[in-house]
Amino acid sequence: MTGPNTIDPAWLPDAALRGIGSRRVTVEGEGPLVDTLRAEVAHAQDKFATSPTDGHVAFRLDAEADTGPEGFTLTRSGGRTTVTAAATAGLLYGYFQVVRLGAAAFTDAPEQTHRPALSRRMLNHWDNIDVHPVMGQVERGYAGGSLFWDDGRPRGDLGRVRAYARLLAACGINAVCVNNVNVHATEARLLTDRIDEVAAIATEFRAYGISVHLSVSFAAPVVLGGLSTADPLDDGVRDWWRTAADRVYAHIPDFGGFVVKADSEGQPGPFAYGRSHADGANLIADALAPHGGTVHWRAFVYNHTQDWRDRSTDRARAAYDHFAPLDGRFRDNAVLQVKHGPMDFQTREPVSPVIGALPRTRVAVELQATQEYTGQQRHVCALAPMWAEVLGFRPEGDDGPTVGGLAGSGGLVAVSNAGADPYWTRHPLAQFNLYAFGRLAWQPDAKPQQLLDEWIELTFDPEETIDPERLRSGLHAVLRDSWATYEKYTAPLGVGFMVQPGHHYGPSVDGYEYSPWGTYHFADRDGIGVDRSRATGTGYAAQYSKPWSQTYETPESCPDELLLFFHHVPYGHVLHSGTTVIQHIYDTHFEGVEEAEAAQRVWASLADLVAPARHARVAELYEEQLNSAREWRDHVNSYFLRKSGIPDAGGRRIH
Ligand code: GCW
Repeated sequence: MTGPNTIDPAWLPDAALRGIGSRRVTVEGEGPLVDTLRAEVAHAQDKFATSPTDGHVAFRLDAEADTGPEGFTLTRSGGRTTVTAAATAGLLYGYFQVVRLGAAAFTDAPEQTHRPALSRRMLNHWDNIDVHPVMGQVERGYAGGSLFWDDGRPRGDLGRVRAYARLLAACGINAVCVNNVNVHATEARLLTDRIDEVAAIATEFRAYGISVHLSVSFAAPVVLGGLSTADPLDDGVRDWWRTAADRVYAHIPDFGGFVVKADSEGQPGPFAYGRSHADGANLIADALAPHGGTVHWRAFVYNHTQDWRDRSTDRARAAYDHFAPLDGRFRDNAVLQVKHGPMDFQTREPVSPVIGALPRTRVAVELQATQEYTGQQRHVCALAPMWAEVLGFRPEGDDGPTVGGLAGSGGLVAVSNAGADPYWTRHPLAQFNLYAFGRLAWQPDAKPQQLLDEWIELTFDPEETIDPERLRSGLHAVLRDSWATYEKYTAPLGVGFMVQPGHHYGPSVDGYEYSPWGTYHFADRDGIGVDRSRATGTGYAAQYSKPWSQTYETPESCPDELLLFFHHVPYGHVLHSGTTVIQHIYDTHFEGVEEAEAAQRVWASLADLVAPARHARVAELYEEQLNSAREWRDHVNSYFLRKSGIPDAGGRRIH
């Protein structure tokens, strides 16, 4: 894999600091975040000291300012730009807003106040300390090893972690959970005798206003403490967790809290003791409460050893069935962390009905920036349009709140796509997913197109590019609709999976069809899809409130893109688009590959505008993407031609 000689600056190249670096800047206030701000300003001025510009930028603290703990007010007039905030975090976010605005930060404009819509904007790393024999070091990581650990030990030089913290703060992220939710034996000890390693990482993140969190094993009292039980109602167990939390806070006074995956895919949990997930979450919440910490308790609980012959069990139902009855039973410092869809980060899923179903519980929504099912950072797949759709969904219809609004109670979380690769995300264009996640967590109704423009302007210095407009339109052409393109050449109409088992890369239409994982499409010679209606299917559609329970109930009212998620239909079923299901499968698979080929050509045409190493890396990955997309097209089309016997109306070559 080609790459640069140094670590890529992503959306903070020095060139982006020109505006602030060439002006007179004053910073008022004290504290660690103000120290960071002063160091940022000094760095920018150092770079641009030789090109002084008139104008003044001031950062001032004003305890009376109505900005909340992280917001700021920006005023621009008469050559003076002022960031005012009630707290120091706001000054730092204001600094990055000034950077983001570029030249516009220094021209007259009406006063604006920015406050994050969500107070927790979190990344989850699925990093292990050790290299796991099957999963590698970072579970579902496609960007090299961990940023935190190398070769079983903490990285000696945490400069890379500091640089990461800076990038995250610049897009608005304020919390990071550093280790995998599947907690293996070595990593379990981060809670106890290896807590110093977490403390060292926390020092780097703290400088940028980011709290550190830890994934812990529910069985910790047994595996680390030597107790005979991890029963959440056992007094000894409760004491053990309290002592464990006290020790963590003695090392990291501003520690954020724990993340727990329990009774899920083999992880231990409260079910073993006949207790509920509220009992489990509250046990951990109570240990954290004296210190102000929060437990993020994951709702990803389902039976992964089901019998594929059993048509009555529907994995999509599981999270709601387990958690909706527990509403109101969680502590105030317990957050239920729900994947955005009911299954598992597929290219297309409906929004999880759990998100709107627990009004008396704090809910965080979990997205997946790491592209497990969306091309593994070898395919271009810009996820902001998917996430914006999820965040704008209204579980109770037009008059109810959006998912973004509901997540205000617990936060927005993404599984990180970053690793030790010099481009951070392996595919340089996947940096946009990380950036867009942070910005959407700050402002869930932000427009994906606008975020793309921001990211382009920061990442690709307009003044160093000979033709910024051609570059901008080229990048829009390759990124803007890349999720739609990816969807076209992979699994159709919301049916999901069809990936190779285990690593989940590339097509295998029946890969999971006769497996215990609960992820089926039920294709036969007559039709395809999962009947999840209330009337004749698994009843999953009835987990939604109106109007969605009705919308999803029948094939006539169900949106095309989710048809096969909710219904089993004949291949000749006519979609709202006017085409049949089988013809849609053929058409989209040919189109998807053509679109990817066109994107590859656009990328090639940008060779004179993009740094050679970055251009080469992306070009190399496009070769892989195209090979893989053709595999997808040919597997899926051939499979359905053979199953259905219905020829392509376009008479194209299917194998
Ligand atoms: O998406 C699935 C992944 C697992 C992951 C799990 C989860 C960390 O295939 O690798 O485990 O979800 O979210 O817990």
